[in-house]
Amino acid sequence: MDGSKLLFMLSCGIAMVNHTHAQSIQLLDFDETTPITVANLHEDTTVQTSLAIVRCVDTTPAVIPDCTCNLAYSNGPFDVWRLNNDKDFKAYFIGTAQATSTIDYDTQRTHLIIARCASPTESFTASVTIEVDILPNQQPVISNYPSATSQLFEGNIINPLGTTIYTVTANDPEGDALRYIMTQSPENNWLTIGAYDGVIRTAVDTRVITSDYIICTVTVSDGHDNIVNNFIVAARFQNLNTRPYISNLPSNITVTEVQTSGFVLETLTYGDDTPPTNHTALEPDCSVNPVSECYKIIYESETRQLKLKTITTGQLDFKTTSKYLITCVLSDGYLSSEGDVLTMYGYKCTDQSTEESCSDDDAFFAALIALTSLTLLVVLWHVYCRGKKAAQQPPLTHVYPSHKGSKIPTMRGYI
Ligand SMILES: [Ca+2]
Ligand SMILES: [Ca+2]
Repeated sequence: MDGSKLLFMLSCGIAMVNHTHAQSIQLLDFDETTPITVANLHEDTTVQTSLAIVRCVDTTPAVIPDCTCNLAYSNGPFDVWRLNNDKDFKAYFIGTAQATSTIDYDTQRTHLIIARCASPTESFTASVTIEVDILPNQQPVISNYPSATSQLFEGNIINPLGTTIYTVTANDPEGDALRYIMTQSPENNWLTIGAYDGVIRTAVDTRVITSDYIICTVTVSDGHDNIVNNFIVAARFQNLNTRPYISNLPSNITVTEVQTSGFVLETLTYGDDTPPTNHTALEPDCSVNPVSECYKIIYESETRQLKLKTITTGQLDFKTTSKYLITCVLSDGYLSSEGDVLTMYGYKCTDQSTEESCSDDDAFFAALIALTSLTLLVVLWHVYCRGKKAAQQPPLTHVYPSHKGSKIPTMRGYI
């Protein structure tokens, strides 16, 4: 409150005092000695709350005169009364249960209470004004704001699901219940945060985590539109599990339609540089696209070979299926290999019993088109050159014999 307003209110209180008595009315803090003119009230207050002592005093002699105080004016849910067994009248916020109006920092930040006191015979009357300033709800405070780093965790060991990574510590000035929300990068949802306790925990087995750092961004709210954004927690991991690999995939292979059962398409070489603690033997899982053709191809564990399955001659049909995609996936139980595809193309055969009848039709036609184009270019070049040469010959009408007695040429030749 500014000084001019305060001066006005004090003047107001004094002006209404009956000066025939050495009496006055005082506003006191609850230590009963400190004069106050302004009382603070938090906007979240819900119960009946006393704001100031309203006391009549007589300085000659210094006694508390017998007077009664009441509310003369208020523009809010306030009143003035004296509770049983209480020696003083006080100004009160009457509590939301009894109030017909509310207090809200955003709606009205200052209220006024005018208390009037009078002696039993009304020989003394006085009024005093109390300013009530509304305090807003405060936002939570996060320890270590704006960022923190978790301790270092081993990635490729057994960490129980829900292992605590970091606890976001926040306090609210009003003790409001806090709510925690978190986003993370990478967006794999490897971690989660307790909505009500702020504890960041693992949401997966750490052996599936493939990033040294998970950057967590936490928001804390107190439920009163007070939000603290962008508290950053860097969750750290080391010695992470890595994906097993198939070292000779992806690759391409070309076979002829005459190939039969047992023909080896590829012998897979694979491994895992970081086998998990409880790892099982690696075993590729292979699938074929188109699925309808999968019965023609098999993976043999003992030899690690991709082979043509037991089929009869003629079952490979590249006229119908131009290529096969054989995808093999290797898992260590937590991570899988990626992108390991053997693409099988084929030569079509006119005689399913001999490879000599097989050819890559597409390549043949491509070569034919290339040869035809080249031939056409050569022909066009010759035509062009002949035309150019003819253009360089002088016109017949410009040809004159250099020796005497020769005939003069005409457009029709010599005559
Ligand atoms: Ca708060
Ligand atoms: Ca591994």
